[in-house]
Amino acid sequence: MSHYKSNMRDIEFNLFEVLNRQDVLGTGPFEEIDLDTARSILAEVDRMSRGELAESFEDADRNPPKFDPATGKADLPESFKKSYQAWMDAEYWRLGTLASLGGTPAPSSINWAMGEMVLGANPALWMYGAGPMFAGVVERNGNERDHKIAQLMVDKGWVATMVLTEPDAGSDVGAGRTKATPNDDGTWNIEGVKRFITSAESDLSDNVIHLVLARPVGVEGAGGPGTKGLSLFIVPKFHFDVETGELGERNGAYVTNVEKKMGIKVSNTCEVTFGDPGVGGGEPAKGWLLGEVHDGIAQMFQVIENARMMVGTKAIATLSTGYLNALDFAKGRVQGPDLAQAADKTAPRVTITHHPDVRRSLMTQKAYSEALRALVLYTATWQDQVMIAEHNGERDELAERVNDLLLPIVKGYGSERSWVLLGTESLQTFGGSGFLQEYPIEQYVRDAKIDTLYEGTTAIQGQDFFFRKIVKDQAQALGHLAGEIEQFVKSEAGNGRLKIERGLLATALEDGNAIVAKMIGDLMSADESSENGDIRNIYKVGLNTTRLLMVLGDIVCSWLLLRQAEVALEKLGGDVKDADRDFYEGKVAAAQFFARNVLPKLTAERAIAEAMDTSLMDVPESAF
Ligand code: ST9
Ligand code: FAD
Repeated sequence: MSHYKSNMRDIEFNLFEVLNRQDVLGTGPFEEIDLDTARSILAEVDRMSRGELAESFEDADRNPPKFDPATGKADLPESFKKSYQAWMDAEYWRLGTLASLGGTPAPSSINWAMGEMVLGANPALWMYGAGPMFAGVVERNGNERDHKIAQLMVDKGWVATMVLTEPDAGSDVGAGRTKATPNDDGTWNIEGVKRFITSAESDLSDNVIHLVLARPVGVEGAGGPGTKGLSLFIVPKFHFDVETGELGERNGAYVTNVEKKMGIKVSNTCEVTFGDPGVGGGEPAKGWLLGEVHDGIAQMFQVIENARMMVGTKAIATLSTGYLNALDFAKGRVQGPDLAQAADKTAPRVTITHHPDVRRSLMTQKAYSEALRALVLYTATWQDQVMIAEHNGERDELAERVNDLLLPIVKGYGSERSWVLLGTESLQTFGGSGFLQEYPIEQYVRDAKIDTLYEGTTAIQGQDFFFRKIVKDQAQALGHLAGEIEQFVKSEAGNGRLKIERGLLATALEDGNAIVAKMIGDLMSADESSENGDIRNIYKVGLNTTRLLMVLGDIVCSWLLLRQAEVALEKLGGDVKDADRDFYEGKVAAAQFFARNVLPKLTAERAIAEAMDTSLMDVPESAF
């Protein structure tokens, strides 16, 4: 039986009953994907995800690739390669590939709905299979040569990597020391050691295209300090003929280690050494400057934005299947009497779903996994808008801004909530059995922890959220979102049945606004050019950034669930089938539970934020 339990009913509800994606399907850039096509693709990906894609999930964890330092290889288990082949052969990756590269672009919302299922079934498949998406970044930013490379990446099925991190440059990408020196023939020599590079080695394709951030040396106007001095280079494992793709000499980009990890073991995490004369054949690592412009960090952020969405989606996909596995177990596990009959030692034993605390736990899991799915798909609808505008030769700046604002919530909040709940609730539901490898939950917990770490840790997401997505944006996107939530609060949504919850949301929104106001006040008071300005006040802001991310995440999620409840209540007012009745009742219950159990806590978060001082920063390091 498959470990992976999808939730197609909820995915379809989001897409077609709440977010009305049928309105964009079959039109504009999505002309080739109409509603029926989208539905049938999702149904087939659902089937595959529960079937051949999920099949190797456990085996690939128990028999992970092993690095052979002599050959530099770390071959993947046969079982995983079979799943990979099935995924690539099905060609659904074309939905996320540019039309100019042979793709059939689908709305981002459909793409991430599909992505959820693949990432829930076997996340490394999506990562190894991302070559065509990487090619999109090469195509968009490239010159004529790069366009040919991009096309080869798609046609040859080459695996691709994003190469930022170094031993001394993790969160602080701008500390990177890998350098790039220009050659007379227009290529560059890359020298340095990169760490933790996903997919840099495997036996899935005969070449790998590394997109490497490196600092040019001796080049006027490029190579300064920090992230702005980094440029983006296309560095292949093997040289190739740009016209035909025929492989040539080995390039000096060598995998010199593959990490042993806590989870997601089949996804090779590699140390890559570039241009070291003592490594491999000692060849130089030659690359091309993407688009022949020194704009590396901005170009790389096109990859990062997509990867942050991917990580958030992976996290919630895992929470969702974790919850559904826990639910299945709970429905069958008999233990203890009903609490109302606890005094009667002869009372019948009941399934654990009868115990109030198990219900609390299951509804917590259901509410969060559905809220987070709503968050991912709602965010993706803004990406749909961006794509439509681009297709029309325009820019939708509001959509770009709101998408930017939501990304750290999807990635930072989504991964934190998912990882914590998988451990504290989904695994816990199984009792001691949850600790066993017989069930998939322990692997879920191990595999999901990485989501709070890579693609920018939660701390980095919190800072990105406040400093860039709120302050630098002059709160334009936040203002828009808050306006939408306020409108909902003031509406008659739910026809009386959601009145209490709308009240709770109103208070939560006030609490969230108050935290933002306090942080902006602290930021302004840190400006030493103003009267009484004290730079140390910036610490107060830094002590609240992660809190703000979590608080606004809860508010947005509650709002999205309540919007869903409004739709569900409307449906319940009409003629519905029994199965649908349960589904819609479940929607209302989840929204009410979330609002009543989560939102009141935000008032306490506000009190903590408002009382923030700098005393923690005065505690000597030796006192910790
Ligand atoms: C990693 C990979 O962890 C893990 C999984 C791999 C799986 C791979 C396969 C799947 C992926 C598929 C992707 C396919 C691609 C498809 C694409 C299709 C379309 N938003 O604030 P400043 C830029 S990888 C946008 O001063 P600092 C911006 O240009 C490792 N841009 O930063 C800005 O200039 P300006 C991940 C942003 O203080 C410039 O940066 N590592 C954003 O110099 C400077 O900004 C990390 O994520 C943004 N949010 O540096 C590092 N932010 O302002 C985490 C910045 O003029 N650390 N820019 O616009 C950080 O993010 C830091 O905040 C920092 C700080 C490094 C940016
Ligand atoms: P550090 O940056 O040293 O952080 C340590 C701790 O300090 C964290 O808790 C962090 O939140 C905190 N911290 C650091 N700076 C600050 C700050 N300014 N303010 C507040 N807190 C801070 N990288 C790639 O380039 N490509 C990949 O494909 C890739 N794949 C990866 C796969 C795996 C399995 C792993 C583990 C990592 C991968 N990475 C990849 C690297 C990953 O992005 C980094 O690990 C991550 O960005 C954090 O950097 P670090 O590990 O050096 O931690």
